[in-house]
Amino acid sequence: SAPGNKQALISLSDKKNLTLLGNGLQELGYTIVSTGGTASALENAGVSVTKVEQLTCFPEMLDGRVKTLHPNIHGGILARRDQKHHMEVLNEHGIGTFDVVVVNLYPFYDKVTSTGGIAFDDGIENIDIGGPAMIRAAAKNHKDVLVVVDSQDYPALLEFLKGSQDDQQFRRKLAWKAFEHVASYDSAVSEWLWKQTGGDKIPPKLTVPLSLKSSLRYGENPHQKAAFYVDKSLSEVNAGGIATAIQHHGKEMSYNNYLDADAAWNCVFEFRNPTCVIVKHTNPCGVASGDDILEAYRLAVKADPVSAFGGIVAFNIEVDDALAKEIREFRSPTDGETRMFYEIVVAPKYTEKGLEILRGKSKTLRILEAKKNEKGKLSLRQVGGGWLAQDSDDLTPQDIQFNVVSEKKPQDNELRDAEFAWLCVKHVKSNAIVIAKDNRMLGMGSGQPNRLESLRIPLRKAGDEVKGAALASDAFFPFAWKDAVEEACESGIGVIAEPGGSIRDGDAVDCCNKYGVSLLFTKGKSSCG
Ligand code: 93A
Repeated sequence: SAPGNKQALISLSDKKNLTLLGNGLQELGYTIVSTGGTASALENAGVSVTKVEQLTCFPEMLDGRVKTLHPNIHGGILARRDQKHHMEVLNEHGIGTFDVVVVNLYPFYDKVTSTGGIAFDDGIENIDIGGPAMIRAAAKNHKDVLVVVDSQDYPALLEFLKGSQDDQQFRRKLAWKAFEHVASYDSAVSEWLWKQTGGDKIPPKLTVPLSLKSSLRYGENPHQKAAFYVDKSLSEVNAGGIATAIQHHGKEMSYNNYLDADAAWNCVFEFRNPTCVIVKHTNPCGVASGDDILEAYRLAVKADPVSAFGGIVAFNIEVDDALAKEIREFRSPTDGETRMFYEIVVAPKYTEKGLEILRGKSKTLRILEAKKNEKGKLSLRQVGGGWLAQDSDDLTPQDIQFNVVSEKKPQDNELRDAEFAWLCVKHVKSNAIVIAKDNRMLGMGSGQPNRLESLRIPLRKAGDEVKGAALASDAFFPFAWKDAVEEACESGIGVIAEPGGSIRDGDAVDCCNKYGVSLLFTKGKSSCG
């Protein structure tokens, strides 16, 4: 801009808070330059605007493909104020500088993921070219140009402009955010194009459009720095999961809290009936379903009260006043006295009174309200030097077939128990064995390198209740006789569900036949961890 004449360039698809921005800049004496739709919106809000065309002396052309791609715009953004010859060239061509650039991009991701999808050509038209060019130019020249891509930053921008102090750190932060915005945008475009290259057979493409949600106090251990990133490829409106949960109360979430809350949340939404899941060290230690959610909660605690103490409690239904009270008051079954203590409660909803009651439980209790996870997302695991990517395991008992391979056929209730156990075992870290009956987990064994040990832990937990219960295993049993299958049969288990697929499957079948136990192979893809 000419000396004393400050200029701001605004070009926005998402026009949220535009009035605040326009008025704020106008009050501070900025001349505002805008593209077509943004200019109209500003004028409607009573802000005076100069149209981009007035600067470029060209109309917006090619159906809007070329609007701001012009030296009068990019020269005004990119010129180095500290280089005499740069300023002389601008002068010579009558180009004014921009001090502020506010741009957000065509909503590409929302368009291509909108229900019903969109035609390939429409997808292409939604790839923004001029916007990223302005953002990148302004971010490169952030020393002299403030670049804003997030409407949440408007107040901070206006505050900064009101002040008399410059702050390069503030400018760098905005520039960093600007490049993040463009990078995640390009990732979304590239992922979409990848999907257009060849039907169903193409493997998952790993693009990681991430944005920093928060720095964490530390990681798994206090000496590890840590942060939480949110998957930007999820649509902002529908994105579910722990990343977008609202925290109503309690201490700041830690690295391990996020891991545990995620494990509980993933597990609890497997169940259709009202369900409570309690997680400790990323494993479910208590799971129970039933129309009486108070009773389900109590049973989930009772499954393993020692582990449940200090755990994460998740529900797949609203926490109402009565449930909140039960969570607050319930005393540990170990001594019948101590009130249960939890790190986190997570649920899809709370009644107002329910929230208030839970807030009263403890100052630290983290209360999270989360939305259901989106299905069909990529699941990632890090290995040294790379990443393993796979489709998420979204199978439900309805999607798989429990194939009866024993002489004994399971009764309906046994089949239901087997399904319940199968859903639980899917969320227990391998080597995983779960024993369940009547809509509740009686015990689980996880992480043992030896399957027999993984079995002995839940057998001990289940005690006498094991009689007629269902057992689910996340992997097949390579040995049956005098091993896990026989020990399970001897203990009184009624039905066993396992993937099958061992060359010694026959031994498992013979063993179950000898003891009159039902054996089910989970046909199709198993959930083995
Ligand atoms: O089609 S473009 O890639 N070509 C351009 O020259 C251009 N300049 C700005 N898209 C362009 N934009 C984008 O238009 C901005 O990124 C912004 O999202 C949108 C604002 O258009 P309007 O002000 O007409 O609503």
